[in-house]
This record gives sequence, structure tokens and C-alpha cells, in this order.
Amino acid sequence: MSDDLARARELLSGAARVLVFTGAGASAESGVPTFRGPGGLWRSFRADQLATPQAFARDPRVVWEWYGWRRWIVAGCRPNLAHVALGRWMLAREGITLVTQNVDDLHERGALEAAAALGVSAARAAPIRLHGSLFHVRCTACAERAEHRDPIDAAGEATLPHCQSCASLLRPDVVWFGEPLPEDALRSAFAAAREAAVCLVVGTSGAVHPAAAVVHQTLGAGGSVIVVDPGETAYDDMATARLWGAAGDVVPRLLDAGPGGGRGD
Ligand code: BV8
Ligand code: ZN
Repeated sequence: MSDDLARARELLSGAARVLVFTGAGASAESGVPTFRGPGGLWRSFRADQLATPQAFARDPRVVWEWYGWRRWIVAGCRPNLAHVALGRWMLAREGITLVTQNVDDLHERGALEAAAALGVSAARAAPIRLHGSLFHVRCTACAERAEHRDPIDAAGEATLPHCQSCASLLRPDVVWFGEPLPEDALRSAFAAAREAAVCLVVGTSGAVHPAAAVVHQTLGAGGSVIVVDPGETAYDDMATARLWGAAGDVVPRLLDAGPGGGRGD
């Protein structure tokens, strides 16, 4: 076992509270494109063209077309071994908070798979979502919010999803560039990060703020950082243990036979 893997397992075993912080890389092996890597979403589309309130105001059809396509991709993906191992770990021990920047639903689906195998509820493994969800919508005019998994017909503005309460246009319930993050989610994430002895970072470049500052909250409160990523990240210099590899390969090896992973050391 590599020194860093042993050190990471030791850190997690000894931590009463752990903050797990994930980004697009956690879903890469499921087939969900990341944002900034080769073939990344932003490569084929520029963020300012699609993931902004201005883009939606300018042409809701093209923005909904992009989100409908991303929903279709995610719906065809399966949780990977990292999603399931994290779900199993969170169900097997107390004190773990999962914070995700991702808008896919693979953490929830991975936890459901783990919970089914354990015969328990998956509720405790629910993530704090900093950037919203592909499968939720909110009204552009009233307070209506709902889960929404129907295919998107972007043929015209009239065929886009509209609010059942006030008939106004619905938008994806995600955080666009230039928009504030949900206050309660950000506050809970930062509070949990400050109380965590260890922040386990999986699959994020750390490029997007204020979400990226979650890791600094743990560090600033005297905690340690573990990074799992095959590429360079903004956190590499502050990592006590740096595990170079894919989430689906490293995370199960780190958690399943390790800290409170249910199978003991
Ligand atoms: C805000 C939801 C202020 C939507 C996302 C200029 C104008 C406006 C704003 C700004 C500006 N300059 C800076 C800003 C701030 C901006 C920002 O941070 N920009 C960055 C790009 C410089 N932030 C904002 O605008 C935020 N809001 O600041 O509001 C405000 C405050 C108060 C009141 C009013 C306003 C909002 C940011 C949220 C944007 N929304 N997503 C959607 O998805 O469509 S961001 C998007 O990036 C996703 O959420 C994604 O999760 C997130 C972070 O990216 P990563 O997850 O890290 O993905 P990335 O591709 O970068 O990295 C993948 C990693 O995985 C890599 O390290 C790779 O090596 C690794 N990997 C690959 N394969 C694997 C792997 N790891 C493990 N295993 C593998 N197999
Ligand atoms: Zn409405």
C-alpha cells in the first residue's frame, strides 16, 4: 500500500468528523463529462454562453436544450464504485458530511445501491448540494420548486416547462455563474468543514468559488486535507495525503477496507 494511502486511511480512521467534497471528477467514470478536462462540457460550450442568467434571458430554449441533453446523459449513466463506496461508508459510520458541486444525482443513486445492499435507509448519505440539481426546476416568477425528470421539448418557448402555479417559465434549479449559492447549503457546508478533522477532496479542480473555499475552512480550523484526483488541483500543495488516481479505483480502496468502512481494518 502506498504511504499516502496508508496515511489517508489513518487520518480517516482517527477523525470523529469528516467532510467529503466532490466535483465533476467523481462522476467522470460514470460517463458524465467534466467541465474543464479534455472533452469537458465547457470545452464544447462556453460557460458564459449557457450557464448564466443572461444566457437564459437571451434564449431560454438553447439553455434548456443543453440542460435537457445533460439530463439525458446522466439518466443513462450508473453510479460508479466511488459513489457506492462513499454511500456505504456514510451509512456505516457517523460524522461524515458529503458536500457536492455536482448537479447530477449519482451520489444519491450510489447511496441507494449501498443502502439496498445493507437493508437500511439511504437518507443519512444525502449530499449538501452547493450548485443545485439537473433534476429540479424553479419558477422564474414565483416560489415554486419541484423535482422534474420529464424530457425537455425545446422546439419552442411554449413547449419548455412552465409553472403549474403561475404558468411562468421554469428554469433549471442550478446555480449559474454570477448567481449566489443557496445560503443554507453554503452555511451548512462551511460549518461542517470547520468541524471536520479531515476534508476528503474527490474529483474537483477547485476552480469555482465560493464552493472551492469549503476545503480552506477545514484547513483554517486545523484539519487535514486528502486529495483524490488523477490530475493537478488547486489543493495539491495543502494535501497531507495526495492520492493520484481515478475516484472509482482509489475511493473504494481508501474506504471499503479502511476507516469504519464496515469491514474493519
Ligand atoms: C458567484 C452549476 C457572486 C451549473 C456551476 C466573473 C463573472 C462572474 C463570476 C465570476 C467571475 N470570475 C469569478 C467568478 C466567480 C465564479 C467562479 O468561480 N468562476 C470561476 C470559473 C473562475 N463563481 C460564480 O459565479 C458563483 N457565484 O460568485 O456569485 C454573487 C454573490 C452574491 C450575490 C450575487 C452574486 C457561482 C458558481 C457556480 C457555477 N455553477 N455548476 C451547471 O452545472 O450547469 S460550476 C461547475 O463547476 C460545476 O458545478 C462543477 O462541479 C464546478 C466545479 O468544477 P469541477 O467540479 O471541479 O470540475 P472540473 O472539470 O473543473 O474538474 C474536474 C476534476 O476532476 C479535475 O481536477 C480532474 O482532474 C478530475 N477528474 C477527472 N477524471 C477523474 C477525476 N477525478 C477523479 N476521478 C476521475 N476519474
Ligand atoms: Zn410560478
